[in-house]
Amino acid sequence: MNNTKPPEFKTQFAEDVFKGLTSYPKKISSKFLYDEKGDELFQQIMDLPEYYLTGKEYQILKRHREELGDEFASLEGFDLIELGAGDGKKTKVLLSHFEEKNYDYKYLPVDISKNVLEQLKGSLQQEFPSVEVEPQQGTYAEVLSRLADYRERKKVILFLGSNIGNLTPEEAVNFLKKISSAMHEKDLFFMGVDQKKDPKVILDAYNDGAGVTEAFNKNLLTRMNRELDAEFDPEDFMHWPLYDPESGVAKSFLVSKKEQTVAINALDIKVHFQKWETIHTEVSQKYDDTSIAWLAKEAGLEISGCWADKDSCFKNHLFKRIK
Ligand code: AVJ
Repeated sequence: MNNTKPPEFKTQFAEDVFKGLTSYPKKISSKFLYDEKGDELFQQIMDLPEYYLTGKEYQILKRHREELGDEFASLEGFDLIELGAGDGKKTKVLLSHFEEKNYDYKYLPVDISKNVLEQLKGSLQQEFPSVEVEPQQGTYAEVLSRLADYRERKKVILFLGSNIGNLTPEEAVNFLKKISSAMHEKDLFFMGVDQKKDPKVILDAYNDGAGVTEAFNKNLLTRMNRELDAEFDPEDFMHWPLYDPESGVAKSFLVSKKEQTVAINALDIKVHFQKWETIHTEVSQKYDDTSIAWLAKEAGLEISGCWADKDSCFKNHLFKRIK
């Protein structure tokens, strides 16, 4: 026995960094990539020629907006709930179509960041003054449990951009179970998922020539420097993405180029890295028809529609809850 108290952490980030960098192998959850700087870098990633995901999904939504609108709309109207709305660029394709059709609906963007929600609401009020927007601040889980009790109108839940890929398949099943248990009989769930494809194309998407993804990954180091008074030199680490075509997992690492010990002053620790030791920072899981069917079955969902680009690079599925 000793009398050291368990450390108290000021933030979730502090706790995660402490746990992740004192375990082996080292890891930090990808959700911490998205601070203000990370949000900005991710915006840049979405415009990169190598990062095909955003453009492909945008095209799918644009091309099939009519059909999708018909699926979503019903006489009593509906509530469109979007998990992780971001800047809403893709969703606006649907909103503008709904406006044209005079659909009776409300838009409920969900995000953990109040800032993101306020910006989105502002831009929506300008572009679609007649749309009723009700931002929902909180984690997905909080908002889903809040909305599960709500049964006045049909719900259409959107989860775009292959954000599901940041979860391992097992985590994804648990997440989808939460979604399906928040759904009532007529409710719909619409999800966009990046597909297995030429491994080179996937790898390039996480290893762009301009180095934006590298900067995005290394922002974790500078974030620790900023928020936890750490002493990382980003130059001493390599950005290393990989893709396994069998499991469909893309992973990103930061690899220490030398043996080093780095102080994280706010946590009162010094972290030792052997030469070539890794920090695992991100999972971007890719799916195919077999694994999507498995996900749906495990989560109690039934696929009721599927739209893809012509090369099946990216797919958007519509799900109902199995009764
Ligand atoms: C926002 C999780 C879909 O995994 O493709 C992009 C994040 N990371 N480039 C993805 C990301 C590096 C992105 N998601």
